[in-house]
Amino acid sequence: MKTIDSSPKKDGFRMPGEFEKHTGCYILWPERPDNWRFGGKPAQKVFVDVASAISKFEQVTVGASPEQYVNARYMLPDEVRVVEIDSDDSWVRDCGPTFVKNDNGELRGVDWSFNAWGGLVDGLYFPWDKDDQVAQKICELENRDRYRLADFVLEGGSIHVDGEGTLITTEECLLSEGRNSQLSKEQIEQVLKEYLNLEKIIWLKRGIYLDETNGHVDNILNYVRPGVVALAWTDDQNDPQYEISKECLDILENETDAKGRKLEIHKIHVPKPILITKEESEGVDAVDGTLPRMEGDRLAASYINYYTANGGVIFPLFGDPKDEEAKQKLAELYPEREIVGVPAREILLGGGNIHCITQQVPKA
Ligand code: KQY
Repeated sequence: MKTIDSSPKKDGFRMPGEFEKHTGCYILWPERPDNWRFGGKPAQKVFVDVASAISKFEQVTVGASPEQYVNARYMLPDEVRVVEIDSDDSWVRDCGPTFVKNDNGELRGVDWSFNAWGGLVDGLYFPWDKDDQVAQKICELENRDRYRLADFVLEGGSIHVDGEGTLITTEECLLSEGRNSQLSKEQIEQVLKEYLNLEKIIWLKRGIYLDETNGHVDNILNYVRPGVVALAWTDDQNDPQYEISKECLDILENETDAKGRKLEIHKIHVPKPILITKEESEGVDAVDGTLPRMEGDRLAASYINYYTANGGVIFPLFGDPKDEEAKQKLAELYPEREIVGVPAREILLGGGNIHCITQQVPKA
């Protein structure tokens, strides 16, 4: 595997939309006890459910630490490939590579710097050096060359693209102090355009209320296909989420994409506020430097945090009356895909959801 000293734009590579064909999907096995309650045991069962659901549609590879390899192999079904990938936690959307492809059937990885969502400013744990190696390790496994950006921090969950020149992100995240504060907004745009081969960036202001990633876009908006987006929504004007979602809607309604299209925007309602219980809080180890999980804290729950697989959409269930509405809405948006819900409270308790724990490998 080579590290290429050029850029995807110069070399004719672009980031495809997640809705385009994949050869597979990566997941990292959860175990860190200061993020996952009871040493990750309940979360591991849900990761098995997510991996199993996706493996009905495409090849899934789960990376586990040397200590957890045997257990992960035992718990996961045979059709899921299990390999050793040591990491600091299990958010491969954020620490994994962003794959780009060209028209000659070639695929390469973009290996951004990872600093646990804000480094020493407001990052969620320390250290993060093993996470920062994950993208390179996946490129090695996939036998794909990579571009390495040693001085530019980015997580895959903070961007969504339409594969046709448009990227959507949030100012809350990309302009946060803990990421690339030495760069201006225009300089950040330039890096994104060069490394993902884009013409247009649409900036939302904020992500989901209380999202600990500084408002990753993948929890509030998803690209269904070029020109069509799904947006997390609430009609409850007393919920702080209302103002945030309304602000996104206003921006999106007044934007056009790289091809000059107006966006078709579909609202998917968030569930009722979900709070951490006493038992859930007590199951998480308290460690200096890791974000604590306190009883009564509201979690950033949103159905938008779903994974688009070949022929399927895997979305989170929260045991809320809105679960069924979300399923119906997704079925309307993706008539050609099977919609599969997975109870995902355990992933939410760790600070993200199904989209955050997956990383697709596009078909070259
Ligand atoms: O939402 C994500 N993309 C990651 C969440 C990380 C939470 C770490 N506790």
